[in-house]
Amino acid sequence: MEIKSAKFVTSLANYGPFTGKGLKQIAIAGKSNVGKSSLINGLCRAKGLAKTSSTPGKTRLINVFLINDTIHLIDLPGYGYAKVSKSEQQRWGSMMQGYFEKADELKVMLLLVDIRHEPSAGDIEMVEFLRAGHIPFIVAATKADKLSRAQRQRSLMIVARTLLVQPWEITPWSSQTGEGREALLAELGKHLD
Ligand SMILES: Nc1nc2c(ncn2[C@@H]2O[C@H](COP(=O)(O)OP(=O)(O)OP(=O)(O)O)[C@@H](O)[C@H]2O)c(=O)[nH]1
Ligand SMILES: [Mg+2]
Repeated sequence: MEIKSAKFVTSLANYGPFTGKGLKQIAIAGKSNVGKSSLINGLCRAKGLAKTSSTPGKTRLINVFLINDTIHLIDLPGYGYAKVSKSEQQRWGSMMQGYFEKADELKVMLLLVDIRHEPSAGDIEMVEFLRAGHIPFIVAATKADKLSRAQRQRSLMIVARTLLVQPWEITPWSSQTGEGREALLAELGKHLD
């Protein structure tokens, strides 16, 4: 798959109808600050398309993007940010639930984990949820630029073991260097045919 065009469509607090809905969707999930919005910008080669921030909890709504006029890319709000209030956490839960209940068009979930850290309880829960719902998913390990080659191999083993996937199924990604772009686009393409 190649990305030729990308535009912002809408932000939703409650997932529901939006203009153009009905196209196949790719959704992106992961812990707060893992690099979801940066990955969208990197994949689309469009700086500033998705708002990024060094402060966790930047994306608090479901943001919808349109690529190649034929696919919707969904930037989901991050989970597991300790500093958010109970009510904010509940709001996150119902937003996600609302999304999964109604997203019949979801073809594949891109789950991001930080290559430097062991996957969190939230990541494990997400994988279990995706497996239970038979939702195909791809794991990418972000911030790969922050580790040496040797450290990276060790980290991928830990991520693989924790999420019960094979290490070679995890795509190392760097929004800084562009590493992983071709591999991820190829993987995503397989789920959209
Ligand atoms: N070195 C490095 N930094 C990254 C990478 N991806 C993201 N970052 C940085 O990590 C921080 C968070 O990135 P975002 O893309 O905003 O993360 P997010 O997952 O969308 O965060 P929320 O919207 O808060 O859930 C920013 O400071 C980014 O510059 C990467 O691959 N390498
Ligand atoms: Mg974000």
